Amino acid sequence: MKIKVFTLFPEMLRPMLSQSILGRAIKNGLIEVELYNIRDYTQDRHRSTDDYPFGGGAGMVMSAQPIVDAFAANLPADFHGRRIYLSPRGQTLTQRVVEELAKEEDLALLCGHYEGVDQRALDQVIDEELSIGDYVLTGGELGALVVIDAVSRLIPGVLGSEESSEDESFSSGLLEYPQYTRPREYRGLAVPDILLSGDHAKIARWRRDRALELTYERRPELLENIEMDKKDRLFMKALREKREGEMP
Ligand code: 4GX
Repeated sequence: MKIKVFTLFPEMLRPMLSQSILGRAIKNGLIEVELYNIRDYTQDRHRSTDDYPFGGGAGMVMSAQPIVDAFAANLPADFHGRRIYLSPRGQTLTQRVVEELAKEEDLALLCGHYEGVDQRALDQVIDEELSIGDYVLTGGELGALVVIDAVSRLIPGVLGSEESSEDESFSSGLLEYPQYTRPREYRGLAVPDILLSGDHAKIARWRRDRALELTYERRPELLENIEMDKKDRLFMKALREKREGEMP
């Protein structure tokens, strides 16, 4: 997948793209990320990228011209992919959306700053708006990084076999069960015995139960979309009864 990012601050993204799993994925050619500085496409001698909002109000608005020209200069006529503006007005990014994006050949991400982008630029070069959550960032760069990160880990080969937890599909849609590593005892706190038992069926059941329990306690709405087998349903029944027994 090739991801083109249009931003006034490409240096904000570079460190994240050079490290760890993303750094390796790019080095191995599994994803390509190209950063374009919108300022390189300005035409005035001050290289200005923003201006005052028509109608008044606080802050600045990013001008249409450099953005439209940056896209025109760098998206091939046959661009195959989605052109996305990161914005709190957009559709909220979920794992389902991430899965859809991961199927694309290419992505173009526009990062806005200040009070946003001249609507005419969005009308000309953007297919959709995407929000990484209901809060306000100083700019779209962190949003773009979140999209790149979440999409990349779904691309075959990006996660090594060590990282691509096979259990993830098993409990997907549920909150993750707790993990432990050495030592077996830390500050008097022991690792649950079952994880040391070597009984893989029992361990899988224990993890599934913990995932169900955590999800029930913290995010019960997620359980509506979970397929449950007989053992799951029995465990959930016991959970609910235990909870009712604790009710005042
Ligand atoms: N998920 N921001 C966009 C500029 C802006 C301001 C107003 C449109 C209207 C964000 C988010 C986000 C901050 C990026 C404001 N654009 N991006 N920027 N939440 O908060 O992606």
